[in-house]
This record gives sequence, structure tokens and C-alpha cells, in this order.
Amino acid sequence: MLKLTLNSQTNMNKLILFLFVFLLLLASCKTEKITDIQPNTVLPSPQQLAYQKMEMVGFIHFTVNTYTDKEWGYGDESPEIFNPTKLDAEQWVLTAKAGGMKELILTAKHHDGFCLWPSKFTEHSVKNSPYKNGEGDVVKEFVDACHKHGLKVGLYLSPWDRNHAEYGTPEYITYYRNQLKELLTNYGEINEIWFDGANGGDGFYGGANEERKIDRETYYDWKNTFALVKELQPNILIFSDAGPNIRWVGNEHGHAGQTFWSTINADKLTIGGSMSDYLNIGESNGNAWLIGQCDVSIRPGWFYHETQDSLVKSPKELVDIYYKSVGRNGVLLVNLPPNKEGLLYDTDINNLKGFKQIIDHTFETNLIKEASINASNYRLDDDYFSPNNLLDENPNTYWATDDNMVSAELVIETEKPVTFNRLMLQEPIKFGQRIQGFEILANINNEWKTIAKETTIGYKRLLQTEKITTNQIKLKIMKTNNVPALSSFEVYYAKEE
Ligand code: FUL
Repeated sequence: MLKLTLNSQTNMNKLILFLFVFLLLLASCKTEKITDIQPNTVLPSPQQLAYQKMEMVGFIHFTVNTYTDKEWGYGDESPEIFNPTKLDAEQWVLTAKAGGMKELILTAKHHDGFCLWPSKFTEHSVKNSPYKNGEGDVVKEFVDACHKHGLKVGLYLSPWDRNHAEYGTPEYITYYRNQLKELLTNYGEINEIWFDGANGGDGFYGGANEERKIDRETYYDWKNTFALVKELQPNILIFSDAGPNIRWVGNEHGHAGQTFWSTINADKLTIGGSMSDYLNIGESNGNAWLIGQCDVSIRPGWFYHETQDSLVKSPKELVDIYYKSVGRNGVLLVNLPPNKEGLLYDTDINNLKGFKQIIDHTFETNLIKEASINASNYRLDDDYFSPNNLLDENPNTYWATDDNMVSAELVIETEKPVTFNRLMLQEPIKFGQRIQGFEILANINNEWKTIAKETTIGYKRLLQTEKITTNQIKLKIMKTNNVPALSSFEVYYAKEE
């Protein structure tokens, strides 16, 4: 009897072992079978992907202009006027952070040439200002505050320098590169460097007071200047209106085009001379991946002017810009200019916080998270590519169709009708930007009604619609440049705020 029980126990163990090995084999077969979709030829780098995911970054415009009430300093301003008595870089950083920004960019030097750090290569800097009796370093305070509160750091070093006597000659390029070396070696990791397109014109130029023109394409020898930047900071992202990593979107209202490609043909671009309309759209088969950065100031000017205290953009205006930037596959760059004391003004702080609150409320509850979803096709009928991935609020999982398809249809059904007025779609852009045309329909009284018909999606597309109540939503992908793939589809209701 005892033997019999022992035997059956051994058999049972064997059976369990067999089943275990069988399941293990099955699982490994399945993993082997899954290969991700074929990526496009032009893709974002890991640094660009991380940058795009930040969605919102900030600017701090601060220099002698803050004291002269100008937007572009002529270059003859005395360092004596720069005297921020209450400068608090942590206030800038904490405001930006509360506004949802993940990086802050400081104008280390604007066109007037005044340096916010004690550069070894010029006397035209904080070291000859009353600020901290010439012992101050605004760049350092700024970088330290960003690091303390977990923001990435960006620096703006204007190529145009209206103060420098040698501007326009090859010597100035050596000066400019020396400054780049200082900024990119002495302040730890810098995530972004911002090269402005405004270049050449009249200025002080060491007392010459004249007009100086430069050849935008050749003067700065950008190829070698960029190589130096990358050598000093290998992971840095370079912004200019021609990239090579981040591009301007052709306007200073913070608006990306309604069709917006991260891909663009780099051969058609020149720093300081690119066509705004082209930058604003890009192109599906462009040969470079350049993130679109949508810059805008919270005030009419880039620098603080007391006369603009009543003209700070309202939370609603900022929300509108958010839909036209982040909501169109761009990264939003909002400028917050400190005043003469070196502090951000209360209205700017409150309006930015008000904006963030509206965004947070709007995108709090995805109303179709529990819905069921069916796709006209999903790749290899494998769960790895299941349309359910669109609803799981995980941008790393995705739905894709079988090869050789350029269109598809998805139907989402909720148990009870939902009321919404916002939609959010995302592509898994690590495989490239693919979608060229899509339409969204809602079943209202047994009739499919088009609620949106658009072109691109990219990293994120947000759509504002009228108030819709339905329990069936259809997404038609009409045109793509490669196998259709999406990582998220969510709907929300934005209350009047
Ligand atoms: C422009 C500059 O000329 C403005 O002063 C400002 O810095 C803006 C962000 O870029 O081209």
C-alpha cells in the first residue's frame, strides 16, 4: 500500500516536471516568434526619444535687457546695470517644475554679448557687475538649482554678439568656441544647447558702432562647432532652426503645423535661413529626424518689461498653445522672464500653474480604459500586437498590422455610453513616424459620424472635438508610409475651467 502511494507520488512529480518543461518550451517558442515591426529608415536617437517624452521645457531670458527694457541689447550696455538684488534660481526652477517642465534653458549670453557667467575671455560679464560684488555666477546658480530639483539643463549661447569687437572676423569664432568650451566643461551635464538664428546686423562691436554682415552658411563653420559640442557633451541635443537634433517650428507662437513630421529633409535647411513654412510641417520621407520645438514666451516679449505685467498669457491661452504644440507631435518651450530683482512675477507663476492644473484635470481619467477593442487586422494574430495595447495606458506596448498593409480600422466599444471632447493618440515612434491620414468616427443614433479627420500623429496627437456621447468609436487609418502601428488611444472629457 505504502509502495503504491510512493509510486503514484513519483509519477505525479514526473508529470508536473514534464508539464513544466513543456510550458517552458512553449513560452520560449512564442518569444522567438515575435519580432517587432520593421522600423523606418529615419528614426529618433535614444536622446531624442527621451527629449520628446519630456513634452514641456522652459526658457529663462535674462540679461542687461531686463534693465534697459529692450528685447535686443545693442552691445554697449555697461555691466554696472546688471544688479538682481533678489535673484533666486530655485524660484525659477520650482515654477517651471510646477508648470510641468522637465528642462530649463538659460540665456547664458544673448545678442548683446553680456555673459551671465564670469567668462575668462571677456570683461563683458557678471564679474564686472554689482551682482554679488562681481563674485556671482548666474549660470552656476541656475545649473545647481536645476540639478537640485531634478530638471535637465539647457544653455543658450547667442552666436551673434553685438558687443564683441571681433565679431565678423575669424578671431570671433575662436572666442565663441572658447565660451562654448567653458559652458560645456565647467557645469556638469548639459542636455541641450540652443543656437539662435538671428545673426549679424548693427551693433556696438567694441565701439565701432557699425553694421556687420556675416555669411550665415559659412561664418560659424557649424560642422566643426557642432563636432566640438558633441566632443565635450556626447549626449547633448543641439537646437537650431536646422537641427541637427531639435528644430524650430518656424514661428514664435508655439504652434506646430496641423500636419507635423519629425522627419524633414536636412538638405533643404540652413541655420538662420530655413523656410518657416517648411519647418512648420516637415516631410514624411525626410532624411533626418529633427524634433519640433515650439517656442513661445508667456509674455509678448522674451525679456521682462514692467509694461507687460498685464499682458501675461492666461491659463486658457497656454492650454490652447499646448494643444497646438504637444498635441501636434511637438515639444513646448515656454519662456519665463525674471524681472529686475531676478524673480519671476506673480502673474506669470500663477498663470503657469493654472495652465498645468487644467491639463492635469483634463487628462486624469481615460474614459475608454475598460472598453473592448477590435481591429480589422493585427499582426500574426499575436497578443504582442493586440489592439488591447492601445487601451493599457502603456506607451511601450503597441498594436500593429501584418506586413504590406497601409490602412486599418479599429472599433472601440464601451459597456455604457461615454461623453468626451478630447482624444489622444500615440505612435510608437521608436519605429519611425508612419501615419499620414486618419479619421475618427462616433456611432450616434446608429449612424457613424466623423468627429475628426487629420493627417499626422507622431509621438502624441491631441484632438479637441465637440461634446460627443457614444458607446462606439471607430478609428480609420487611411494612409501610412509603413505598416500601421499605434501605442495609445485614449479619450477624455475637458470641463470648462
Ligand atoms: C530669437 C531671438 O532673437 C529672441 O531674442 C529670442 O531669444 C528668441 C527665443 O529667439 O530668435
